[in-house]
Amino acid sequence: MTIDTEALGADLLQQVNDAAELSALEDIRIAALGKKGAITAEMKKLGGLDPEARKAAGQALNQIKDAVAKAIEARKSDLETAALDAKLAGERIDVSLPIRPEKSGRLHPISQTFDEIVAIFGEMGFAVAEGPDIEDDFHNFSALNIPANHPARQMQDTFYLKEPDETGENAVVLRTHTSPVQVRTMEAGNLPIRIIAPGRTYRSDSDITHTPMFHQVEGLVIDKKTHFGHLKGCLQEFCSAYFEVDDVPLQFRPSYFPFTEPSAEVDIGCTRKGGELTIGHGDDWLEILGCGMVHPKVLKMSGIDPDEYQGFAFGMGIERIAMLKYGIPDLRTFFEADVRWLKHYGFVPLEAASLVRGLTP
Ligand code: 2U9
Repeated sequence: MTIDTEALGADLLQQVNDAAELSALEDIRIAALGKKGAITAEMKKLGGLDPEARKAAGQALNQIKDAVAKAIEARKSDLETAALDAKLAGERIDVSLPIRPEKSGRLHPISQTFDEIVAIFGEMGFAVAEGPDIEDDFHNFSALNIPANHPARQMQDTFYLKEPDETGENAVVLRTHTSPVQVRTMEAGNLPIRIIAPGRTYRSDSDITHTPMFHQVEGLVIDKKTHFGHLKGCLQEFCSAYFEVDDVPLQFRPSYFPFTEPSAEVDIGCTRKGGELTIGHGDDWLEILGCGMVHPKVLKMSGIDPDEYQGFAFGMGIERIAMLKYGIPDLRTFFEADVRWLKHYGFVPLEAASLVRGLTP
């Protein structure tokens, strides 16, 4: 018995190269190399040959087997590339098509303000940090020097997902501020730190000026010689850029927060005439944010040596500064999902905020 290995090999390779689809290629693979395949069948016949012929035919069959397997892999790769190209071509969208203004949606003022804040602090070298909305007691309270009897911890202020156990610990909460993001960043230990943490926050409070969910942006800078002057310069720069007013007057009033020492609340100069508010030099002040030097205890609790490092932090409500800039009178309307409101106060998408292009469309 002789085996025409050459003809078998040539025929299989031809079939592989002719395969127009992946499924056809798989059929060929099974028909050639599978348990009941042509090459396998020829291999089974080797036992009936005399030793010399068996050796020669065995080698020849192995060569064919390898060549066919290789050819199948190569063809498979070609067909997959072609299939992907065809899929991408089919899904192509013409990004140069003009939008249809009557159909376009609007960016929510929170998203717009968010983008503006990120653009301004981004330009100053801040990175954006994020963290979970569901936090543990340590990152939301203890690490920030907020003691067990502090009013912020009370049930009426905080949404508890799991109440503290008998030791008074291990509570799980919806974060009441974005500060735990800074705690986590400090714990990670990559110093110096220059971040902002924008995001959703939750407090069990609902009236004309409070909603149970609102947005905050907090900032944190930690380095060896960071001081209050840097904090003032940074906030001055932010306020001028955000309100698009050169030389915006700021007033730092002493205040108290458990996580900063010294602490201050910051007012921005304004005038109010006929119910209209104008930011800039004027006869009135408006509170817009809180800030301070990070408390040494807070640094220590996150593993940073307060004898070597120091820094500042600040925090503000995004809804509040959006209302001030865009003249939105009622906080609660932010969350009513009313398209007429969004049409009025919303922003045209695809015009991202940047300091080069301008913050506001
Ligand atoms: C760490 C250390 C310090 C963040 C700060 C404020 C002051 C503040 C309020 C503004 C209005 C919250 O939205 S609001 O109600 N925030 O006044 N926040 S300093 O200080 C930190 C944060 C994290 C580790």
